[in-house]
Amino acid sequence: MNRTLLLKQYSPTWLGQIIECHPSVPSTNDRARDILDQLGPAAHGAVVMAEEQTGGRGRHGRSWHSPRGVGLALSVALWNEGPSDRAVCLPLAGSLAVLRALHHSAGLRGRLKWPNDVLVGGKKVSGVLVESRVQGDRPSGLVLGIGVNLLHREEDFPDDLRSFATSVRLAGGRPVTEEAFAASLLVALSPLLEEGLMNPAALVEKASGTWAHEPGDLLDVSSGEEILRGTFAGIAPDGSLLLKVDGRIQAVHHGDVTRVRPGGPRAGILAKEEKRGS
Ligand code: BT5
Repeated sequence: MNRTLLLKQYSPTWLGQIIECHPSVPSTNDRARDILDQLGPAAHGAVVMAEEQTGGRGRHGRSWHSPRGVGLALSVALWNEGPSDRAVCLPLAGSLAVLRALHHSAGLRGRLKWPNDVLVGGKKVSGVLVESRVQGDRPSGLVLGIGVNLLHREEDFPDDLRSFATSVRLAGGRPVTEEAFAASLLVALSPLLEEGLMNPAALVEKASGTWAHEPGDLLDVSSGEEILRGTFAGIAPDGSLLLKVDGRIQAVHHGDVTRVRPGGPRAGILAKEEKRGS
């Protein structure tokens, strides 16, 4: 990752007054948190990138696979003394920015999988992790971390990821350098973050039409040990998943969509396509 090349393609706004590019770090989120610790409010908008993460992480203690030179690991430090519900919009700002960057820099159309995955061709190309920093009992900063698979070939993924992970290269996107993708991502992210921190519902509105789920799809949503099964009924203005369970709409605030079976009009179309293919 070459900072000079990046700065030829991205003119920093409030986002990127500090940009660090590292060959290898345990996690760019940790480094962004260190910058918040060191600089306080002056850290707002600092960007940390790395060619490799040795301890990249996902949500709930899961890991994020970030081998050297094939993907982008990027974190943004945000100073935030306001209500912690501001964090709600951040994953969506991140994943929407990835969708835009995929389209702009690689010509790929992605879809969002609730709550924070970006899929291309039904496989995961990017994940977003938001962590908050608390000092005493006060929230005093947020870190938005984004991982994107760019140049991976099949063999660059460990066996257990191969069947559901993809990269820009594997999905047939235009070849894109880390710098060019990072520039597109930051260009998209800067206004989305500004808007989302003021008005999270505006981001939900912007995301409509980009979800991988369609009304009537049957979803399994796991949260800890529990699995909730229902049909997709949309995304609420606060970003929660609306699930119709036994005829009643429930808002799901945390969890993972673990299984999707198409329902509604799409199920009929898919069944016909399957029949034609067989
Ligand atoms: C995520 O968590 O998808 C959030 C990933 C965030 C990574 C970024 S990179 C920059 C910053 N620094 C960090 O340390 N993290 C952030 P989650 O929804 O919990 O998904 C994690 C799951 O995705 C894993 O358990 C694997 O199944 C899968 N996975 C891991 N690495 C992957 C990869 N490279 N591509 C696709 N799927 C992956």
